[in-house]
Amino acid sequence: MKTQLNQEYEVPKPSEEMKTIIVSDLHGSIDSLYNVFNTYGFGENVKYVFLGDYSDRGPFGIEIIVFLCKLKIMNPQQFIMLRGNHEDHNEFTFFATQKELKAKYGDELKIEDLYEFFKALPLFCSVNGVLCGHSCFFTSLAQIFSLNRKVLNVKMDPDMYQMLWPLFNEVHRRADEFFSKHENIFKLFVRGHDFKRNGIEIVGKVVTIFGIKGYGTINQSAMIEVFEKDWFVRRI
Ligand SMILES: [Mn+2]
Repeated sequence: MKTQLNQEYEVPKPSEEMKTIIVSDLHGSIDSLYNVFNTYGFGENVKYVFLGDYSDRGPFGIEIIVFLCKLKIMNPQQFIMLRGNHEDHNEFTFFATQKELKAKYGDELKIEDLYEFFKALPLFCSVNGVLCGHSCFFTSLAQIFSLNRKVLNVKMDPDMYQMLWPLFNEVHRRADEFFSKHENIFKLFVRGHDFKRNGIEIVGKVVTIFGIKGYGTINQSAMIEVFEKDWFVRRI
């Protein structure tokens, strides 16, 4: 009875507007990931989209992958993990992660397990009219939907290669055509992949963000906050 009364007369708390935080390119910088979570927390009004490139370069790539996977298992709707070009079976991009895995886990965690995880990651997602992906897109949604993401070695697959390894100019060349075709659906494409000195670059409807704070010569990282109708840049 008491429980029923409490439920009946409970005054709903004024809820903060739902927001989705888009984060890119952590590359083993767990400090940068903690900065993100310290800023936004794990409340029910916040969701996260990660644009890939979790490991290599920095020292805590495996920890980032494992931590994000654990969060996702606990609350699949709150965390979306996309695939970047470093989630790949390619010696050039994945070399540091393989060494890190061996040094920290020996034979306990197998590289093949990570490969299965990479193949399961989606390449794109959409949040309130904001298309999110690691680097590039096709100009047609049908092509995007028909991508075979189960490819392990991205460089061996022309379609995957175009999505994850394009030249920067190619992204912008495609943007005009993409947004003219899909202007009623999408207002923005948020990507990572390219290092930006100030953490962010906005060219037309293409926004490039970089998630590592204090990487190279930059002091700030940038994230995108997506609300139902608006979006904002946040640099921390
Ligand atoms: Mn990349």
